[in-house]
Amino acid sequence: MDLQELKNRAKQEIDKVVDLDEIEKTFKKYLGKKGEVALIFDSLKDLAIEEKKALGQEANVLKQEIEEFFEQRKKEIKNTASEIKQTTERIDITRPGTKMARGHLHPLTLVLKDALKIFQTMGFEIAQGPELETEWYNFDALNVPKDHPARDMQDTFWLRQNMSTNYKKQITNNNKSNKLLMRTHTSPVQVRYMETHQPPLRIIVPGRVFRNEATDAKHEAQFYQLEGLMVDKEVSACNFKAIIEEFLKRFFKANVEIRLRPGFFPFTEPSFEIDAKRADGKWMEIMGAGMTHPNVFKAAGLNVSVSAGHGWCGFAFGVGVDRLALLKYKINDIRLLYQNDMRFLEQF
Ligand code: FA5
Repeated sequence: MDLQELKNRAKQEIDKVVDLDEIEKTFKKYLGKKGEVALIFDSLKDLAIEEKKALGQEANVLKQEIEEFFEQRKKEIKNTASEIKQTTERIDITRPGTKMARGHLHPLTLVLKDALKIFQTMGFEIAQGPELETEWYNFDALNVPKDHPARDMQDTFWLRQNMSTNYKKQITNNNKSNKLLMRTHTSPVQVRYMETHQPPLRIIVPGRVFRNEATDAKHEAQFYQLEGLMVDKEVSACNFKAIIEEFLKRFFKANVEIRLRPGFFPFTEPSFEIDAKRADGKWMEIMGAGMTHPNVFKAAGLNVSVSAGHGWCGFAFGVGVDRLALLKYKINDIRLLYQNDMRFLEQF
């Protein structure tokens, strides 16, 4: 075996290679597992000891030399490539960059963020509760009579009872009605909160609610409410009106015409419904409200003996967040808020 000849041949061939792919192939040919150098090492086993030693050493040197040829050539190829790149490719730093498509907040998120901020500056704290509720918190604790139509299958999404006992333990209250439903309003959080917090208190509760009803331009089967509750020693409907007017003024950044109508909710007495005037001059209901019914305080375990001079009183309200969005952005159909049509969403 003429090692010198092999070395020269390898050198010539390696020097002719012009790209890294080809280098790989040539490397295999000479230094691969079945390459020419490996064949030399294989052939050693048939030689006498002395010969084996001598040829073995030479082969090792040859292997190293060929490896160096490869390293050298690789460097050269890389250098030429970067030279070519430098001379042919130029970065024009004066060109304007490609604009990144930026995401933005959904109109409902914008409205919620805004509304929460305004109430927070008025001393309200944010509270939350589960979307999957029990009949007790959603209806019983709120003084809703057993035969109230809202409890009907037509208005409420009831759940089958076979849910994880673990989750059930988290949200239920043992000796009360544990029948599960998707909450139909954010009012249950009033009771949940008062069970664990003593008045005076002011909370605001944003959240998703569900109703088994047909949709139209003003109604969705799933929408957002913002519940408010203020409990103190002396709270009146005047406080409520002042706070709501202040909220609406800041939220719409203009005076919005509103009207209070007498309403009926089992959990407030007296109760009101509040309408706001739309751009087209028509009234739209935006919230229900009223003075907290003593039975709600009782359900939450609070003292309501006003006559003894240490009872609590308060007001509560539930605003339709979607309705606020319709008014603020002059949207004429609530369903647009949930269709994820980019042509609509990109306007916010
Ligand atoms: C309630 O849900 C009461 N929990 C509100 C309340 C809270 C009263 C605290 C008193 C004290 P109502 O069903 O009217 O009430 O809903 C309140 C608001 O949610 C409505 O004024 C309206 O703005 C909005 N809303 C009601 N139903 C829908 C619907 N299907 N789609 C969109 N918004 C709705």
